[in-house]
Formats: sequence, structure tokens, C-alpha cells
Amino acid sequence: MRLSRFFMPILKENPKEAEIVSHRLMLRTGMIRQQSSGIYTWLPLGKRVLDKVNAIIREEQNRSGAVELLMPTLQSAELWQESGRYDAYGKEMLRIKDRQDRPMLYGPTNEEMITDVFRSYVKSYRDLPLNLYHIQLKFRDEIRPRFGTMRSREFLMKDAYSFDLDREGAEHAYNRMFAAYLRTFARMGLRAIPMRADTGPIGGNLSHEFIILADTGESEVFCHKDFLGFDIPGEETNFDDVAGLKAIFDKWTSRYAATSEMHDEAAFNAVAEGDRLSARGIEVGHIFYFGTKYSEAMGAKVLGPDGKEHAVHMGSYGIGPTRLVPAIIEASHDDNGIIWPKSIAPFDAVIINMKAGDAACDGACETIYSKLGNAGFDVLLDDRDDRAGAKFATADLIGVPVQVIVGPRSIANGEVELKDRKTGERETMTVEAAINKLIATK
Ligand code: P5A
Repeated sequence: MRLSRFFMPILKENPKEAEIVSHRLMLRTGMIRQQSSGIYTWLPLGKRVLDKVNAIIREEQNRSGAVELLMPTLQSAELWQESGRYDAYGKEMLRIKDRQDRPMLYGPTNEEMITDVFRSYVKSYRDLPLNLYHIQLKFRDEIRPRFGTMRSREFLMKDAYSFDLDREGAEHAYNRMFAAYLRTFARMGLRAIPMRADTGPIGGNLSHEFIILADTGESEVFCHKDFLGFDIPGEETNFDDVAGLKAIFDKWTSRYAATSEMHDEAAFNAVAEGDRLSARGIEVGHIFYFGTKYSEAMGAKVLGPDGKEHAVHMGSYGIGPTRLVPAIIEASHDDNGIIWPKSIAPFDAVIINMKAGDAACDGACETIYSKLGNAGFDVLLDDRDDRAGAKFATADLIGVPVQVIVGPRSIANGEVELKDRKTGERETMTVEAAINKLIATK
């Protein structure tokens, strides 16, 4: 992508309305634009990062055995009347009437709709277990939308729903998602700690929130320091191995960890003082087991091996991609801007042409741009007619992991500089060596 042809409306001033660093940086770099309270456009730079986040979520959901579909944002009120949540949900639900005066709503979550899909097709235990997910916009008319896309009214959610014959099966489904979540967040450079949590309007009695520790987080959390060192399940994890997944769940729930709603002061005080961590955190995921709450109310039953009908045991599992993007920025930035982990960076590298219009600089930039592009790199070429200083500042601000700096003096010797955004380390080498090094370390 040539920056001269990209759309990246960088703001010169720090936006006054932004209270936390991620919100400030997302506005400054032109990642998002507020359209109305709690409702955002994802501009091209932001959309690239969001797509990378979604791709990782999707890969790990698929790896764990979940199957993707896509449900609509608008739902009929009737479904919610069946479960009893139409009245229970309160003012967070945006209620709409269509031209026939039929009550509709903009979905805040999809338990009812997926239960309807399930009951329409699945009739036998032989078709279980099943886990269906989608990545779709939700709307919750939050009283206090704030911090940009961290707590917005319209937001993206990955929501998965599991169906099993009995509690035992459902617990395995829960453990699958539990392990998949640990892997998902780790791949984005985050350490998410599963904490016992309140189930709120979703219901049930088994639930964990996945929390990233951050001073700007909205939740007050309490946990054991051991969580900072626990191993993340590897690529070789077998999601059909019931005992293996139970062992991962047991390990990651073996120490005290709770959000303020579930906090047990006495149990926390039983942890050695030096091991106690009391901090603030951002909830990036939340998983629930709620048994037959929806299946009983909505008649989602299957024929079991005993020839009898059983209401299926269900769980639901959410991740907030549009919240994860600012959460990652909260965890990874410095005074100059964002520092993207490689896995979700909007570009793999940025080439900075220090003197656009200079034949040697332009030529070298084009060579590097096309060679890296051909090697599968997603490269941003800063070909604008601007001061070198401004280009350096932009590259640091948008946080692309590697900068390739092409200036008239070094290119006269056939050399360029590679700068690592995270460490600030710079290395001078020939054009060819730079290309080879980048390709080798991709
Ligand atoms: C689980 C999946 C549910 O809705 N039903 C389907 C369950 N859970 S939840 O905890 O309410 O939400 C899941 C995740 O969505 C993100 N999220 C938000 N992101 C941005 N702005 C919001 N207002 C918002 N509300 C929820 C969070 O990451 C949450 O963990």
C-alpha cells in the first residue's frame, strides 16, 4: 500500500475527548471515527487490525472444533418472549418496530436465535456435540459508553454456543473454549487471566471472565501472581482429549482469581501476601455454562441413546474484537505511539522514503516494496512528499513493527537502515541484506 493512496487521516492534535491512551491513539492514527455516542466507523487502518484480530479468533475457534455461521443483527421480539428475556433485558436492548408494526430488536446477544436454529434441525444425540459461532455486530444501549470502542453501544462480538446431551459433555465444551481463549489472547501478545465472574442477564452458575490487567481497566480484580507464569496450551493441544482439557482448566483455576462482584475477601486473604495481586482489568472474553435454561424454555430437545427426549445442555462464549484492539494498545504503546505485536499489526513493515523525488531513494524504495510484496509481506510505503522527521513520527505513531529507512546518504552506498519499532534498535545493511533479513524473520 502506498501511503499517498491510502486513507489514514492522522490528527495533528491529541483529541481532547479521549481519557485513556488507547482511545487517544486510535483517534489520532485515524483508526476509528465516532459517528454518534458509542457508535464508530472503523477507518482503513483500524479495519486492518480488526481483521487480523478476527482472523486469529476464527483460527482458534475452528481449531477447537467450533463451526462458523452468520446470524442477523435484527431479531424478532417473539423469540425473546419465548425465553422470557424480552421483558427481563431492560433498557440496554434497542427495541424497534418494522412497517407492519411488528416488534423487533437489535440483538445484544444471540442465545435465543441460535437455540431456534438448533431446534429446527437437530433432533438426535448423534448430531452432538455441536458448537456454532459467528462474528457479528451487537447493540447494547449502555448508559455510559466510553473509552472509544472499549465500551461502545454498537460493537463486534464473537459469540459461540455449545450444545451437548448432558452436563458432562457441556463441561468438556466449556473446557474446549477455555483452552481456545487462552491461545487466542496469547497469540495477540496478551496474558488473559480467567476469573470467576457474575453471570448477569445471560444466566447460569458457571462462568469465567478473561481479564487483561491494565491500570485503565474498568473492572477491579483480585488474583494470585502465579497466573503470570502459567503455560499457554500449545498448538498440539488435542481438543477431543477430555482429560487433557480438564487438566488445563484445573491448572488455570487452581489459584484464586475473581472479579469484584465475585470477590471473597477471606479466600483472597488466605493467599500469601506476596502472592496477592489486586489490580484493574479489561474484560476481553466471557464464557458461560447455563445448562437447560434456554433449551427448556424454547423446546430444544434431542432423542438420547435411552430413547427419551432430553433438553440440551448449553453454554455461550463471547469475545469482544472491537474491545480487544484498544486493550492491545493499552498493553503495548510508548510515548511515541502504538507498538503492534507482529501478529495483528496493520502492516508487516513500513518503508520510509526520506527524500521522495530523489531518483536513488525512489528506485530503492520501489525495489524493496515489490520484493517484499512478492514474498507475501504487507508493506506500507511512505512515498508522500513530506519531511523525513514527520514520516518518522508517523511510522512510530502507527506502530508498524519494522521500519525500512531509505535516505540519500546511505543509499549512495547501497545501504538502508532497519529499525525495530519496539526496541528502537537500528541496523544499517545493504538493500539485499535488509530484504533477506525481513523475509527470514517473518
Ligand atoms: C457470551 C456470548 C455474552 O453476551 N452471550 C453470547 C454471552 N457475554 S458478554 O460478557 O455480555 O459479552 C461478551 C464480550 O463482548 C464484549 N463486550 C463489549 N465490547 C465492547 N463494548 C461493549 N459495550 C461490550 N459489551 C460486551 C466483551 O469483550 C465481553 O467479554
